Amino acid sequence: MAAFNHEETEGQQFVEEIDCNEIQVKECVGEGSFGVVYRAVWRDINVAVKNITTEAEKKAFAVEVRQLSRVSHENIVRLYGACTKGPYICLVMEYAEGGSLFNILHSPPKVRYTIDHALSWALQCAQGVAYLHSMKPKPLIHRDLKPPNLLLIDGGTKLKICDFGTAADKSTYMTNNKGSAAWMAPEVFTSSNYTEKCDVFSWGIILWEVLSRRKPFYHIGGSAFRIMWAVHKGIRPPLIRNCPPLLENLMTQCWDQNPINRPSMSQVEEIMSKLCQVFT
Ligand code: ACK
Repeated sequence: MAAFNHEETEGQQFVEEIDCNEIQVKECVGEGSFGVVYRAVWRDINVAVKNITTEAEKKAFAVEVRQLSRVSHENIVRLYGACTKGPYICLVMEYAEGGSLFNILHSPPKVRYTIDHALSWALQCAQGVAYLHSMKPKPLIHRDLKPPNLLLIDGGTKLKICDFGTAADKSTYMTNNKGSAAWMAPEVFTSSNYTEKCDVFSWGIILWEVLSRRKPFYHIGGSAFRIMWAVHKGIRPPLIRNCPPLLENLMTQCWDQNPINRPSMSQVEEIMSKLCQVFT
């Protein structure tokens, strides 16, 4: 395979070049929006290695390396370095032994969790995203927030945002994002001019999902296109029975059709920290 083109990471912070020979790859843990993820051992610690195998994945790889190398926050997965010279091209990051929040919420063997956990996950996600949006000189927009990209550690108590392959500090028309339609703000698929408020929309859907433990738009089913059409027409997940009004208000504000009416992520973070104290 051709070695990685360094020009594609122009503007990146320092990223440690890791020697592939120092990595012992173990089992495959899944597939991200691009690349295959493995558990591996590097310098005696467990790490997650995301390996790309096609030319088409190189661009997303370069974006993820560049964006992850700029960030440092306890709710964002840590990047240790990357192997860019081959023979394998891969990203080496913190290993989250708890897997993704999506697995906890929706895997057939049901894992029990409490409202405290649900609110804490939503708060930690808001904290990580608020940090991204506060970045200078421009906010970093994640653009693909969803439970498969929220990883858990420490027995499921700590949450880390991952998958920065589509993150951007400007709005760029998103294509090829079929898997994420259920969390995607309407303006993302109708215009090329959107802001960090698209992450706030996704967060609102995630709040609904952790409280209802249902897959968003399960009632619509079918293709990504049907979901996008419904969201475009203003359809949202059904309100949750017995949901405290304060939480219901917050999620409905976050998924408002008009991004201007949605709160900022730092406001969401502030409201959520207060709500966590009220409900836990
Ligand atoms: O749901 P999962 O078990 O957790 O499957 C997905 C898959 O790879 C695609 O994202 C898993 N994954 C991704 N990054 C990591 C990581 N840093 N540590 C552990 N698992 C990861 C994720």
